[in-house]
Amino acid sequence: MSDEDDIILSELDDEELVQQMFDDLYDGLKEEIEEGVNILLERGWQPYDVLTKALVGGMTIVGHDFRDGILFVPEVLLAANAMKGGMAILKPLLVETGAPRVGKMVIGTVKGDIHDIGKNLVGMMMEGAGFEVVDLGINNAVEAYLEAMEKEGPDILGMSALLTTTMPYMKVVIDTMVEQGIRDDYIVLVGGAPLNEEFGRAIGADAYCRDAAVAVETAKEWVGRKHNQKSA
Ligand code: B1M
Repeated sequence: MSDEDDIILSELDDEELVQQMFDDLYDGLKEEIEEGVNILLERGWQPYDVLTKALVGGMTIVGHDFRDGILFVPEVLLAANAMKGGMAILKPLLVETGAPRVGKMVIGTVKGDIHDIGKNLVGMMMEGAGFEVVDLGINNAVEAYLEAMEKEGPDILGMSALLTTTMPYMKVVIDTMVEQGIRDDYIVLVGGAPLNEEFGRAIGADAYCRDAAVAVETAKEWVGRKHNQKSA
């Protein structure tokens, strides 16, 4: 029996529980993460706080140790799987706001990149804010984005990249949109840990979004602007 088995999550106070969830996420313990999420919700925590303080907080630690060569891909995959377990519980709560439909977004991670947690989080938060979200998944070539835009007619194209080697692909997509004369038909928002505002500007995106909350705010602002322009 490991030490983990001796810990009764519901007996920990909030701070201890969040610390324990950091450890459990680190160890890829999906069931424990799900239990922790449920306990925090039962204690009245807002779903968004559970997400950012317990899950994203824990994943940040994983990220540091991955960078420093302490954790390796298999362990990080387990951590990601545990995080997704927690996110699955939070998703309906974040989405069920009853907000009126405010716009539509197509979102996907760019070609060569399989990171999807951040993108999924953005999609969840956008749905929660009343956007219809079409998720193209990971590893999207320019053709996949173009096809989805034509088929779905979204207000927004969202692209995610987590690698310094894949983020330049966003420019390939935007340049192709320019070549095809459709760039200005869409609001283009980009995000992902290695990006910044300067990069967003340099590749011709409308805005860089630091996190999911900023993505929602930025999307609302730009869609509002677009509708005002149309009605002017
Ligand atoms: Co990867 N990985 N990984 N990885 N991984 C990073 C990104 C890395 C920074 C780790 C590190 O070294 N510290 C590093 C990149 C270094 C670099 O490019 N300079 C890295 C590497 C190197 C790799 C591999 C190459 C490792 C290898 O194979 N040797 C490999 C690449 C595979 C590939 O894509 N081709 C790889 C693989 C993996 C796993 C499969 C093991 C797993 C992914 C599982 C999955 O996603 N299903 C994984 C993970 C989990 C990570 C870290 C640890 C965590 C990423 C994450 O989920 N963060 C990551 C370290 C880190 O980022 N600190 C790392 C939590 C998430 C909520 O945040 O994704 O930033 P984030 O999303 C935020 C914002 O960025 C923003 O909002 C989100 C929510 O607030 N945002 C958007 C994101 N997308 C947006 C789109 C928008 C708007 C906002 O559109 C409008």
